[in-house]
Amino acid sequence: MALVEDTADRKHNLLAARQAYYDRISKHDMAPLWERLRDLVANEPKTQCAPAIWRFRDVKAMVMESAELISAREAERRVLVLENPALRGQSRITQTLYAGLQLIMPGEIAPAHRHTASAIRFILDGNGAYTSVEGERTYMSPGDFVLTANWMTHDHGNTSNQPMIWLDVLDLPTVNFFESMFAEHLDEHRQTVRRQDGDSAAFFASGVLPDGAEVGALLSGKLSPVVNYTYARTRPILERLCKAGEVDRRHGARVRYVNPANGGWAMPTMGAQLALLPAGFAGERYRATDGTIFVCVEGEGATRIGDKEFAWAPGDVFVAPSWQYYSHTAGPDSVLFSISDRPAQEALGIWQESE
Ligand code: GTQ
Repeated sequence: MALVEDTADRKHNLLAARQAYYDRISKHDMAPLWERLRDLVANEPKTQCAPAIWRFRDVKAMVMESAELISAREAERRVLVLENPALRGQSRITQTLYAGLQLIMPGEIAPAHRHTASAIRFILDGNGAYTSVEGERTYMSPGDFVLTANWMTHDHGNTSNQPMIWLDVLDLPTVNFFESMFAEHLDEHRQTVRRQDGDSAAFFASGVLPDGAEVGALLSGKLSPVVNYTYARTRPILERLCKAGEVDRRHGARVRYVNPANGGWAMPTMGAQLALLPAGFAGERYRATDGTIFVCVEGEGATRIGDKEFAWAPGDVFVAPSWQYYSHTAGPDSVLFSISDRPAQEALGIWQESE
């Protein structure tokens, strides 16, 4: 008995001595690794992010309401940020990506600026608003995937008679993590249009190049020269993939958006894909280290993420956290857009996937 008490006592003294030591070294801005090692060097990814969905039928009215409270000009960008429910207050949908629903009303202008964060727009609702990127003004339709690469000047406007809502995804948390954000607000609210709508896709993503095009600069660059990867061009390719029997048992018939100059991802920090899940598709489970944002473009179905099931319909945005298993099922033919930080992880050599 005495011996047990003795060891219990010694253990207590040791713990007290350790704590006193931690307190002393803490005053010198030091901490014991051995108390933190398991969290720092975890055996597998521990995501802080929760699976979540924003259903268009629930959020559209709230997005529209913002137009009564602030103009696009005053807001600069009138956007409702989609905050991951487990990361509230941090303006992010995953640890590395920001997402938001941007509204632009007929006649409005969102003034020109540029920043070191890269942006994509994925159009959800409306027709005929435009974005101008470095002098190319592109009119946008649902399903279009539009790039605003790092430091490209951009402004948005709406010359149509209907509101437009799109999903913005930016690498803001990544750029801010590296503390490398710069931004510039231009005096001219609207850029001068210097190119025809579609020039960049026609010149650089059509299997031909304008004679004398500076391909060297394109190849060495990390950014795709294409402004708008239109749904009108991409959607039929999914149909062809399906007919060719190229249907992945996890992802469906899927393409990725590439930089046509080098076949790599369209942007260095964000990678996007478009998939057709044929009617009745019952996908096998999959997981990867890139937390992924999905958008339903057409059809309806459900995605199981971890132990939760999320039913989706057009315009819905949902997120699967890093390393959580997910699997898709589709009712009718359905199209899912997806985007993640996979190119950044690949560049750093840390991306992994598993079945
Ligand atoms: O359209 O330029 O959702 O700069 C957040 C920051 C959109 C934009 C956002 C931005 C933009």
